[in-house]
Amino acid sequence: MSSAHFRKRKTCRICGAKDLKLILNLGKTALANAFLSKEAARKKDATYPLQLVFCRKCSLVQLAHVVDPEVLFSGYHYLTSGSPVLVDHFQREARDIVKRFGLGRGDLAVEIGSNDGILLSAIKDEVNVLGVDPAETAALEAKKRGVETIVDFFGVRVAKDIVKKHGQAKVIFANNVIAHIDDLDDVFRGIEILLRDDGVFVFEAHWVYNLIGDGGFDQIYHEHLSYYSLHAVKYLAERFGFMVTDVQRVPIHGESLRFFVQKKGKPSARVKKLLALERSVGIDSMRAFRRFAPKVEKNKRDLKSLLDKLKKKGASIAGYGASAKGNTLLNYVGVTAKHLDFITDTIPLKQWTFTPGAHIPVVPPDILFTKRPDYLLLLAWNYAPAILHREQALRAQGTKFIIPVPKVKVM
Ligand code: JHZ
Repeated sequence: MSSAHFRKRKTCRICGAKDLKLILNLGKTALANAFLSKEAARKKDATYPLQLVFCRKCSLVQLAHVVDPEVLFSGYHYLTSGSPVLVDHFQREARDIVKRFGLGRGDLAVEIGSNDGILLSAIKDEVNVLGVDPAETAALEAKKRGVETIVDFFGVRVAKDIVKKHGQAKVIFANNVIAHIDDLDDVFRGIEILLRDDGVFVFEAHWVYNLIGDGGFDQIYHEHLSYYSLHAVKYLAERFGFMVTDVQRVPIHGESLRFFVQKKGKPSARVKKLLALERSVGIDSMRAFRRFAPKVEKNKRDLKSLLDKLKKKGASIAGYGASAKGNTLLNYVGVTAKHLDFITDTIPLKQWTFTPGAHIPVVPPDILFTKRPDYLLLLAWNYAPAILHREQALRAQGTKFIIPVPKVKVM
C-alpha cells in the first residue's frame, strides 16, 4: 500500500495546536485488524508508521499518522459477539442507561460504531434502535439480530438523514469508536444535530491513565487515533457547547472511561474527582508520559527473551485470542511463526486466516482438544480472569499461560 493511504497530521485533532511532542515510537507496523488470506500471507504486508504524540494545549494523546479509514475498516473482521465479557458489559450498559435516563417506547437510541448490534439488541424491544457502522459484515450480523443498521461513517450528513427519517435521539451510544475517528468536528456537529436537548451522548474509550499505568502499550495501533483522558474529553465537549456531566471507570480493555456528554447540566462529583486524579499524575502535562517509553522497551525485552528461551528448551507455544492489540504486540516485540505455532480465536471470520505482520495461522479454539501446547501466550490478556477460569482443565494438564503485559508473567 502506498503512502497515498496515510498522512501525517501536523495539528491536534481536538484543538488544532501544532505543539505535538513525541511520547513513543513503535516503528512501522502492519494494520492490526488486517487478517490475511493464505495467498495474501505469501506477500509482504503494507506497513505504516506508529507514533504516539502529546498535545500540550488540550492534553490529547494521539497518533501522528492517520491511515485512510476505507483501508482500515472496509474488510473489518472484528465482531463484539466474539468476546462474551464484552457482550455482557455492553448489554448491561444499554439496560442501565435506558433505566437511568427513563427511555421508553417512542424514544430513539442510536449507536455509532454499532458493529454486530450486540448493545442495541438488548434494548430493541423497549425503545427504537438504530445502528451506524461502516463495516458491512458486522452490519449484516446486526440485521440478523433485528438491529437496523446504516452502513456508513457517522457525521453531519448521516445525522441529518436520521433526524429526517426517525427524529432526534434521546441517547447516542458510541463505544470504542470515538478514539477511531480523525474528523471529530464532523462527528460532534452530527451529535449536536441528532441529540435531543434532554438527551445524552454516552461513549467509552480507553483511558490514557490506564494505558501508561497497568494497561498495555499494545492498545496502540492505527485504528486508535486518540487515547483519551477526561481532560481531553472535557476540552473536546466544551468546544462544541456540550458538558461532561458524569464519568465512570469501567474495567474493560484494561480500564476504560464511560463519558456522559450533554447539552445542559452540571459536572458530577465524579468528574471533579477524576480530573483531580489525572492532574495529580501529570496527565495534563508531559510529566505523566516520561517513563512510558522505557517501560514499553523493557516489556518488549522481557517477553522476547522469555519466548526465545522457551523455544531453545524445545517448548511448544501458541497464542490465545487473535486480538488486534495482540498483533501490535507480536509485531513490535518481533514474535514470529518461529515462536508461535498457531493462535486460537473464537471469531469465525478470523479463523483460517493469518495474522498481519507476523503471518501466524489463526485457528478455531477446538484445536486445543488435540494439540496441547506447553505455553499459551494470552493475546486477549484483557479477559485474563475469565479465560484462566474457563481453561482450568487445560491448565491442570500442564499448559501454562504467559500474560504479556503490563509485566510478563507465567501462570
Ligand atoms: P478484544 C478490538 O480490539 C478492536 P481487540 C477495536 N478496534 C477496539 O477498539 C478494541 O477492541 C477496543 C478472541 N477471544 O475484544 C476474540 C478468544 O479467542 O480484546 C477476539 O478476536 N477467546 C474495536 O481485537 C480477541 O480474542 C476468548 O475467550 O484487541 C479479543 O479481542 C475471548 C474472550 C476472546 O479486542
